[in-house]
Amino acid sequence: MSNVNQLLKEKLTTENYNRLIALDNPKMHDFVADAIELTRPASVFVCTDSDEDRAYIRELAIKNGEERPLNIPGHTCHFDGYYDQARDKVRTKYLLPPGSELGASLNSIEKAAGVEEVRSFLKDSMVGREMLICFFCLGPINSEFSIPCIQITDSPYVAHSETILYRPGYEQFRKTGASPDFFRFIHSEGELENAVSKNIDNRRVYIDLEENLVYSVNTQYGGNTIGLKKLALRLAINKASKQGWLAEHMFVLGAHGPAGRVTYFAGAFPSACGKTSTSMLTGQTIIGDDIAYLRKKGGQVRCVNVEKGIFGIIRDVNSKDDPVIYEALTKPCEVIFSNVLIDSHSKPHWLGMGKELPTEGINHSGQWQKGKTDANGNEITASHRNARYCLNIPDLGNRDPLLDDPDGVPIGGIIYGGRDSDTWVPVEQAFNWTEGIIIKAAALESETTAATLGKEGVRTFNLMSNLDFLSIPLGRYIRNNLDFARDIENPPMIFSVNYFLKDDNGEYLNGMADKKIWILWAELRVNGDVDAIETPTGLIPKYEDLAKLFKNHIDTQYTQADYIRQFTIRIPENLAKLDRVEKIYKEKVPDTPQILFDTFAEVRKRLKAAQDKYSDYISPFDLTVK
Ligand code: SPV
Ligand code: MN
Repeated sequence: MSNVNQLLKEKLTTENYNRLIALDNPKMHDFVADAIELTRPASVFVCTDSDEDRAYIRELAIKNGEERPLNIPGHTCHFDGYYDQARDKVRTKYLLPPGSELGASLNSIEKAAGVEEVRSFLKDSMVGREMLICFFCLGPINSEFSIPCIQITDSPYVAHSETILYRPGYEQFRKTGASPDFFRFIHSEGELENAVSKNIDNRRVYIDLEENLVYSVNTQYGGNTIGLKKLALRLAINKASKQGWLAEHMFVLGAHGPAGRVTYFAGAFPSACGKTSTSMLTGQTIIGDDIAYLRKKGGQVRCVNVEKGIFGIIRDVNSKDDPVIYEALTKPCEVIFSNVLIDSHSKPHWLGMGKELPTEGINHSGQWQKGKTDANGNEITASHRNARYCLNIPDLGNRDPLLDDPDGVPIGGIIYGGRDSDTWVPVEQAFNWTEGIIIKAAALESETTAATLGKEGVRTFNLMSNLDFLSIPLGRYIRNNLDFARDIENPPMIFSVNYFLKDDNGEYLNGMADKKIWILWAELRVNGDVDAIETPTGLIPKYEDLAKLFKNHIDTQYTQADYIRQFTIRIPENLAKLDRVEKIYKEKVPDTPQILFDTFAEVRKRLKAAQDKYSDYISPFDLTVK
């Protein structure tokens, strides 16, 4: 018997040992044995795909105080520490082996030193606790897209969240046998105080791309701990780059056109910029809201949701603007609320829920009453601005029937959107794939939000809304995207959207419901049903087509004045944006493909020609239909 086998036999009960050994994968066994030796848990639970095992994890989260039951069956609430409420970009780093380079834009640490540091924080971190070993599958099961994963954690909240968010993988591991091709995640919340991670300064998320392995310690917030979410996305981007497919920060939506036609869209938006609410538009069907894998198959781009659940921002979810989510959040089904306000009747409340909030309760700061301030004298809001809900997509009324299709769905259009108060029009189609990738995706900027630690509202460059998760040099990532559709006869159309355009008084120029119209217009374009107006940067809708869509779908009288305000081409802002973004590529991205600079120059020329011919601000009625 090998040392590994002996250690597993000693540390696991017979039942758990048998479960682990039934998966004939020496690399996985080595990983588990090493984790046990390092963290020294009191016990080990190996989770299979059974309902009983999932229930065990759910109950453990309640028993150890990481979750508390709420007033509706299946609902629980979890709190993260007051300073642990979002992704920590500063302490998330790639472990860089000697001689390798990721570029200055990606945060990294020399590998030997990083491994030593993070392992020192993990050492003995599970003493007195139960280690949970869970198996999941990224993407649908039994599919070319599938990636098996193992998550080791001492947090039943993390494991519970993953049973909601990901497809089960124990049986998938059994099928793949001794294959070394899987992702590995080890997490410990570290020392706790009042059930939250205490040593926040020692919070670390370190990523080893060579080993497809991520370490996370001294943190609980889902974005730092749920290995299969953004940590796996980083591993997947690297894997996809080597294998010729794409891993993206994208929703996948079935847009329902005339006569029952369904056209699938994938859409990339930075966190907290309308991605989930777009994927949930009423009358449409959802495949996924956050992460997609795209592959070419049979001359098409096909796409799957990597997940099967949603870890969504709860702020502003209300019965009027997001009826589908609101319904799921108020009926008996499995939901984990995090960092909301809980009243004395165990009812959850959050900012923007469309109801008056209680003046006291329990929230991420502990016992809370209106007016309470934190150590810096800042008023503590009733719920955190990045408070979340975690639920199963099958519990939503708008689930698309192809959600679990191993072949994925064919993609008709790809949408890029950001939080942009003054430049882009609400919707615009790129002239072709190359311009779409360069002028829409690679030029994306967005104002920062509560989804990451740091100041909000700062305009920042965010390449394809995926910048936070990139694990390859930026130039290579752009080239991969350009090349991806090179041999496809009719690649997906590329669109930009902007829900956040404001007037000079800082008022939004669009209503919450309008986003449905932009998506349905894109659906008509993909199917060749409507003409469009040519601008220097792409193709925008004709007034009549929008007026019809507004009338038929949201029963709104769309005026010519609305149209002009929203679709006026803002030449100075567009030029300034090109300058800002070009500067970043010139100064910070040494491997930028030349075609990016050439395309920027071409578009700048078009913008200037239009400025000479018309003026700084061009009404769409002055431009020609194509
Ligand atoms: C995001 O912030 O983009 C999310 C949630 O989807 S997190 O898990 O924090 O990444
Ligand atoms: Mn996201």
